Amino acid sequence: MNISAFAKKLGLLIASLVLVVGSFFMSATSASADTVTVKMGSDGGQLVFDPKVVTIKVGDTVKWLNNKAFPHNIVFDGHEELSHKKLAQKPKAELESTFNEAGEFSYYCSPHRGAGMQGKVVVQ
Ligand SMILES: [Cu+2]
Repeated sequence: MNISAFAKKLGLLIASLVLVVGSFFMSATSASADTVTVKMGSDGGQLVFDPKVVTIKVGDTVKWLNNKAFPHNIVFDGHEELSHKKLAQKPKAELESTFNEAGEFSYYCSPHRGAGMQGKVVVQ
């Protein structure tokens, strides 16, 4: 085998290695993204998000489950992309937002804001 054929083979080997390693990391990243569930309305029927504060990682998803005392909605002031302003009317309806940046994101339920129905998502 001359040098250039060897270099070509080596190049191919490296290219496929990069592909394999790259796809491994991509699948590892998506596999580690979690979904955390927050109940809208406690089991006891209180106008709260349960749990009120959740801590997640960048890329994780929060799923809000219509539990009790609905309708509810999710409003993040200044973050339309995270909000679900349309009222969830049906029992067990689910709303989801994925958080792709770190920070603290406070939200509330607009019909129950006065009753203190608010929560926070801490993204680390
Ligand atoms: Cu509400």
